[in-house]
Amino acid sequence: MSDKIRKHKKIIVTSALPYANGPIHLGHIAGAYLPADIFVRYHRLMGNDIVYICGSDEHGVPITLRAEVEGITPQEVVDKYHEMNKKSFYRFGISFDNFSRTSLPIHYETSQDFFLDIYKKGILKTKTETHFFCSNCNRFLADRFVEGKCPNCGSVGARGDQCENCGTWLDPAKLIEPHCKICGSVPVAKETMHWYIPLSNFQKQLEDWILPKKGWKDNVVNFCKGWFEQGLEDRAVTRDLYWGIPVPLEGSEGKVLYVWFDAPIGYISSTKEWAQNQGNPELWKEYWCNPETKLYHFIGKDNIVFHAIFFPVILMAYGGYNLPENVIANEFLTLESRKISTSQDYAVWLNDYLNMFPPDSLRYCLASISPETKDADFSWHDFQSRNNNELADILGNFINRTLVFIDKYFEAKIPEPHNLSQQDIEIIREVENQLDVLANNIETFQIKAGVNTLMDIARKANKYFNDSEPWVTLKHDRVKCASTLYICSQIIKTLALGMSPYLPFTMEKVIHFLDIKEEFETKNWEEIKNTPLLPGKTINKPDILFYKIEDEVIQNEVDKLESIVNKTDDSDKRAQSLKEVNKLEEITIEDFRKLDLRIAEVKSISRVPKTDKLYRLEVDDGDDIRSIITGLADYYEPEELNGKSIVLLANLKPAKIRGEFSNGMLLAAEKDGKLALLTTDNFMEPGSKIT
Ligand code: B3M
Ligand code: ZN
Repeated sequence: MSDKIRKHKKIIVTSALPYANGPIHLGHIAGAYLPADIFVRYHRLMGNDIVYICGSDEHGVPITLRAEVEGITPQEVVDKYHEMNKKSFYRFGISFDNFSRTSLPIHYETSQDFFLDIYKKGILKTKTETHFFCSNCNRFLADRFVEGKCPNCGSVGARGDQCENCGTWLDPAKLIEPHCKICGSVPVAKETMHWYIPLSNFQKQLEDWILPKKGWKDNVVNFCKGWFEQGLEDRAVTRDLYWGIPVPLEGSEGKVLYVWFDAPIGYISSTKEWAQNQGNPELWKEYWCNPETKLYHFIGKDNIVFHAIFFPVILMAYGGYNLPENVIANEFLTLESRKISTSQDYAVWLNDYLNMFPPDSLRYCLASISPETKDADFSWHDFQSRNNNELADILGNFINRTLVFIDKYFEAKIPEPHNLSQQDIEIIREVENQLDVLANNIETFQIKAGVNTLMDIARKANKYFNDSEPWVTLKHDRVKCASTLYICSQIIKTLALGMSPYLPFTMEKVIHFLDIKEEFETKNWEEIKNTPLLPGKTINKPDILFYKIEDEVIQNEVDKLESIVNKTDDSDKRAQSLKEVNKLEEITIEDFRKLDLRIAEVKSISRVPKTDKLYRLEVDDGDDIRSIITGLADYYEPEELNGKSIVLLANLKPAKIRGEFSNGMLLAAEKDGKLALLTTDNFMEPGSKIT
């Protein structure tokens, strides 16, 4: 094991507090919860002193908006979704030590204490500014209550606090063509006074802290650098809203703390609640204020600014708290190549998933495609093939065939090894090495690489089993057969250890088969790794670990999503036909730069069934292989296209053409029924940018 690992390190891990305004879907899970849970489970096994904290974010406009949509009170909204989400996390094996809520008194006290402390230190400034006010609804339109065009990227539907399209944290006053989210009216500007935190006073301190960081992901560091280059500005920490934590100052009626001021403090109050439940109310300080303790935030990429800049400034202003050791921000998950949309119900809800399939199959699939450095796509067919071809056929099969063999031919006892061959020694060594690689993968937040390492062990083990042919040696060389099965059983134990952060439910079963539950409860990773199963030890009756998922079941899930897409496409088309596109307007160089044009190489071509004009091309875009549906069949034979370098518009919104997803567009020149694909003058590598 790498000498980096010191035992009994103190660690606190947080996952973003989900808004209690709706159920959890797969996108949430892949971003902030599953990677954190894998990290936490691993460190628990290492024997480290780790607490995993989360809770519901119960304030902010998302909650009040949902209440208005459902016609219930904000309190009813948070009560409903807090319970629902807590339960689905539990069912999915997300092993929080505490899942609190920001409506608890302990959280009000903690947040108000933070506000008062930095107010008394004279850090906060007041400013009177004009904010949008809806005369129809008779209220200020804080954050998401107002929508309009993003002043940064121009996309419509940007919310007052943040543009979903470009991720910019907005000043609501700068929105273009604003309108009230509730009634649609155009708001008026009205003066209001608020408290601001001058982030610029902390910029130097933030830069000195973040810029030298090693091991932070590029997405987080680059994001922060962008903010530093622009120069940090004053940000309001209060809002005119009726739902939230009251500003604890006289004369501030009707004003509450900004949700992004109180929500991260929720991590601290959740830890306080946990400490109280442990019967040691002061224990939380060990995890927040002891400089030995490392703090890790797991979040989705839209929350970077709040965790790497805004919350650290609050902690610096208050003083005495640790700053995060790392902020692990994941990119987004798309679903069948489309953006997940909660408002259009285009999502796979965790609860619905769990009513149909086992948690570990999804944990495995999401970990395998983890959106660590770029957005990743979840597709039901990919899920099925990972479950059937990897979990069932490789991992499950190896464990099952070994244990069934021992049960049947060795009286359910771990066989005695004799004169191990070179091959036997080799496989044990390789598996041990891979377990160390896996540990390193998890420690460096490479959850996806960890899955590959784990499967690599299972593949090697299966091959070893096949090559050793125990069913043959059983008949003429029982001693060799015993050695093979002895080795295979040790590998199963190693697999149980390695898989436990990823597949906790399956691991439970495997440790029951091997009858080593007590060992897992009392020993740490290193000790378990170094304790072989003893020959003669009795095992329990094995059972199937992973069941294959049938095509019809998967098709049903795909159909459900398609029917939602078709509904939305129809309404998009209607909206489009209302717009008249006459002449193309002048564009700027910035407009042109929004096009991701690049060279791609055609890797394979097939006809789209039941069409005569369409090909499905698999092209290499320099990063990945993607599918494109094109109407080239009238112009090119498949052989003419194979290996061709083409020009690809890579960031075109994926579309469905005759039931097939097309992920991009090829450029071609067309006139009078003739067509020619664009290509380059000289060979250029796939991924080369067109500028
Ligand atoms: N409630 C989640 C979101 O932006 C937000 C996270 C708070 S973490 C302190 O979707
Ligand atoms: Zn209104």
